Amino acid sequence: MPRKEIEGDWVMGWPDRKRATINAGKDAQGRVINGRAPITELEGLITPTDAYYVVNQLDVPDPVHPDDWVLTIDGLTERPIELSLRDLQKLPGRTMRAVTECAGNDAGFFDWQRSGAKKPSRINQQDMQKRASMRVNNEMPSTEQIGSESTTTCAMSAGEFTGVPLAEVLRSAGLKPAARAVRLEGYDRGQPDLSVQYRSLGRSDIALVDPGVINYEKGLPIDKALHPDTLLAWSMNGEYLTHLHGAPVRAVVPGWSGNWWVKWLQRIEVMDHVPQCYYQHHYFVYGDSPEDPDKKPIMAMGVRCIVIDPLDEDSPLERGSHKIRGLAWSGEGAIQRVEVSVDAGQSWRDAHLEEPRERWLWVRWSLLWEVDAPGDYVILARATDETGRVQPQIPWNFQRKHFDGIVPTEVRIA
Ligand SMILES: Nc1nc2c(c(=O)[nH]1)N[C@H]1C(S)=C(S)[C@@H](COP(=O)(O)O)O[C@H]1N2
Ligand SMILES: [Mo]
Repeated sequence: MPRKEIEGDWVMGWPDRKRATINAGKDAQGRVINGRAPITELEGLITPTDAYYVVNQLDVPDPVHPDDWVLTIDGLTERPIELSLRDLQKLPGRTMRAVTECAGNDAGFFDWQRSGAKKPSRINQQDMQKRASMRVNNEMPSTEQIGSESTTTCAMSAGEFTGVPLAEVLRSAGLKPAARAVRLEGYDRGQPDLSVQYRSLGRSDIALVDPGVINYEKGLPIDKALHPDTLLAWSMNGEYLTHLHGAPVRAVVPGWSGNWWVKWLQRIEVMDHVPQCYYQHHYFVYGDSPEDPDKKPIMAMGVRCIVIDPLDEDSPLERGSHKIRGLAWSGEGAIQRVEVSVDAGQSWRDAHLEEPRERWLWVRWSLLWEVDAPGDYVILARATDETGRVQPQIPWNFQRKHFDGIVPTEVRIA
């Protein structure tokens, strides 16, 4: 649907269309520390780097110059090795296009489904600066404050990543047969901001484990570590990684939520067990409640499909023809089908899927909708992936991770 004309900008000295960028929060020095992608303003499959969402659990570390950076690979290897960026770049490379999605993206839709809370909007309205300042000032939000905040949407983007398969790096160090997991350690170090986890719970009146000062780290199970599409990447969207996205080298773990994609890598430790990382066994877990004794680390994402056009906010629409369009992706494999209903689920039609339909990237889909009768309409869309998984796959869980439900778009035809 035609949206309000976006104001112009100067691009390389010429008056041009305004470029899409993140809705950012900044620290006291004016440096960006978080951001949400302007999903509804974007076209195509690849999110431009300046529009890519940004999430950091710990403080953004000071940059390390690529010439001073070394990656240590040790633990259960034939020999411990240290690789410079140049060394990494000599190994057989690979380029992969994939969706990065924060595990907490769209968590507010769980509340909307369960308790009739306000339906979140995909027009990026979160006050990221407020969140950034609370963080800088070390403020703990009250449960009431959390309840009145707009919840996380637009913590999703898609990029093209160039690097080397983690498997190649492990091979050059010589993997021992007892290897079961690979601990990926970032050089960012600090005390986790518990308000991040409280926001994910939707309340702040529960006691949480405080791990003290730690490095950001994840223990990747060996099968996923050896998958040829799991990369150590130094490049995103055709240029070297920017600091905010984990330079010099970050992990790319396609299909698994963003928290697995460890940025600012400094050490890779091969282990004979999955380590008890804070960001794997306390935060980023599935469970029924904080007391659930059987919490499970979250891994692959569900199956997702979002409507980008029209939005509830575009209502009312004129009679005539409209193109319903959106994006679909899955944590397990390529999207095979997207079905759309304009009558609240009574009947469904297949949407057109635009090529390419790459395994880890989202696909654009669309359906032409001819509508003559005025009234209220409920548009639904649901995706199926190549493994046969139909939306939704992920049930409610207490940290509200990996939402993949079907969200209706409600519009009036005037
Ligand atoms: N070293 C390190 N890596 C990290 C994080 C972090 O705090 N430190 N945050 C993770 C989370 S929760 C997400 S969602 C993604 C976000 O990646 P992006 O900021 O490049 O979009 O990075 C992941 N990798
Ligand atoms: Mo995340």
